[in-house]
Amino acid sequence: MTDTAAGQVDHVLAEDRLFPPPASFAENAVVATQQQYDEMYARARDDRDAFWKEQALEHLHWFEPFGDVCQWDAPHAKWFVGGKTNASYNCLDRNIDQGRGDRAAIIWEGEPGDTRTLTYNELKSEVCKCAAALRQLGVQQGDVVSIYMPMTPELVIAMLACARIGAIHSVIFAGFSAESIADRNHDASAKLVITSDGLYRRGKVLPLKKTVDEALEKSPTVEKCLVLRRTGEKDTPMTKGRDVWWHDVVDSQSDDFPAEPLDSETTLFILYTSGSTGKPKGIRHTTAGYNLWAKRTFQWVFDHRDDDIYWCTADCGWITGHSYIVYGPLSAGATCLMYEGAPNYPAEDRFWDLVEKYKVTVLYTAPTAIRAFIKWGDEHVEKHDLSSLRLLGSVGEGINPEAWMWYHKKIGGEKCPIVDTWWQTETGGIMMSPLPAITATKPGSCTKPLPGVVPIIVDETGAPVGKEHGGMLCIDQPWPGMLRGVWGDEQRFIETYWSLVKGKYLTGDNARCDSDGYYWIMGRIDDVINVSGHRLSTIEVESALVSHESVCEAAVVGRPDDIKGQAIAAFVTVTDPNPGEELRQALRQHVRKQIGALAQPDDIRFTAAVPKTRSGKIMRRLLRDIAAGHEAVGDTSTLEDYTVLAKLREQDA
Ligand code: 6R9
Repeated sequence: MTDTAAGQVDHVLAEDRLFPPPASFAENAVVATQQQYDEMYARARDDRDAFWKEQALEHLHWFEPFGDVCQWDAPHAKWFVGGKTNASYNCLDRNIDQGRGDRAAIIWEGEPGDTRTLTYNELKSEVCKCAAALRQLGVQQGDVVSIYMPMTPELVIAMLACARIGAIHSVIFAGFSAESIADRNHDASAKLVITSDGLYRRGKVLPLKKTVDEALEKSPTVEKCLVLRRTGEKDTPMTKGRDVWWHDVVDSQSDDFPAEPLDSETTLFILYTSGSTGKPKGIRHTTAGYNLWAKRTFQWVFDHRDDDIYWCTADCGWITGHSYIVYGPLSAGATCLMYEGAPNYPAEDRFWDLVEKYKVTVLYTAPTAIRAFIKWGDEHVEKHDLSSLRLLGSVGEGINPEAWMWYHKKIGGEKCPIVDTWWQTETGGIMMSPLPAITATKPGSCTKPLPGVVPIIVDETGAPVGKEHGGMLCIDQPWPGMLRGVWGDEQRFIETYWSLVKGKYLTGDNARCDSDGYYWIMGRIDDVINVSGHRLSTIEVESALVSHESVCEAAVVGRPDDIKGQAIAAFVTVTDPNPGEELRQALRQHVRKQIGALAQPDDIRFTAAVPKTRSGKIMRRLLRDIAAGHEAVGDTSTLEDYTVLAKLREQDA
């Protein structure tokens, strides 16, 4: 075998199962035929402006019409130039105008079991009150508002209230530390913070306001803090002149606050994403293009129908929550279930209890959750009637084919298509995904690009690698939902995303396109393992490990090796409570059989858990340091559970 060229990645794990879409699905589907998709795809590519003009006119409300559809001066794009719209109007008023005012927008359940339903009319009233309160507290168009809240309806209300007045929201996941909040407040020059007294997590109360207070000591730009009473903490500290209670300033406002007509390119929000090292980047999205992308991708991919009960299990602190709890589904007039707490509280069947109770039809969750469910055992699933489900989605990481099969069989009852959606904070919405009525799925593949998405896969010189070769995934054309910049850091924007191939967006992921035109994400470019000149993707080796019956989760990294350049180190969690040398050998053999000797891990370490980001992605960067015998360096602020790292270090000692 010859060495793999720089930038290319070897494809080593075969997968040939194919699941055709259920025939019944095509009836009334949003995208019902292959021909319909082919036509949309070709038009969006070859007649971009005409396609998106039509989409924007039909699917958004315009206070004032736009002129040019897209001004593209790479890497800077402007969409629907000069038009005026408002994302809060599109999510609320427009649905009410179209007769959906009495439909449930949000069906919410708190972790302790309390519930609340808000119709589109009611949600609009609450958003108006909150918008009026924000104005009263001095928030102007263009000001940044940090939101650090539990998954309550008020989190959505706060986001939409900002959008209504043209303020920019920056949602910070409520598990982040005071230090992380202060960093984000500082980077964005946030003027106001919205939070709550506390947050329920696995039956305990976390005092959010206290964490915010600590952050505010180091956030000189923040003038006010709006505090929701959620848990009823008795000793919530309130600083006079700065802190106000939600019930004191929001509840008494008028429930009619007109949405501000905003220029299409007005910043709607910034959302911080962890770079692999160093400080987080504030990804900037704007109003019209993002809103349209979130709405249309939601309708296409989740095949949205009027009687759906749709549940996205993400937190609004991540892009998935922004696009597929708030802006996408609400602009489409959907009924969304929203759940506040942990999936294993009070027991490991909480999700399935919710699906049964609310007759959820469409479920969108992440591989990290699916792997946890597998580990917790099928009995939690089997207790419940999941027959209401018709469609399943996955996002956040590659889904190992065996986890896909479990999701398909145990949750979907072998009748629900699975949409494995590939996208990023930066892309604003889903870029590649099956369309449930037309795409035959292959476990582990995100299948095909949506209309408007033109992927190319290149090597390190920027040359296309051709079918069946792994390489760096880029996007060739601007699309409405693309990021408009990194907040306050133009240089980082250009260096990170636009420097490999001029005018093409570099995703940071590796991918392969197979001979059927299906795309397979092969993990982050930085995570590639180079064994004797062969560049292996982490996900393929991990998937081979996960396909062994004893393995629940696997994380694979390279460590320096004198002879091979890099050797493969695998961190695995297994069902066996006392795994030993025998299982280790069996796993090596298993990978050897699945892929070949080349991919056989040199080290296998059994561990109770692998380190993950707070959004549930395996943090291979830290494992690389541990595998090499170093202290884990670099930014650990996005780590979900510090004890995982400590335990791995102990094992090492
Ligand atoms: C939406 C979201 C983006 C990164 C992305 C990729 C990984 C997301 C995936 C996937 C394989 C999928 N990723 N979805 N990898 N298959 N279906 O997760 O945004 O938090 O910015 O992460 O997540 O590596 O580049 P974000």
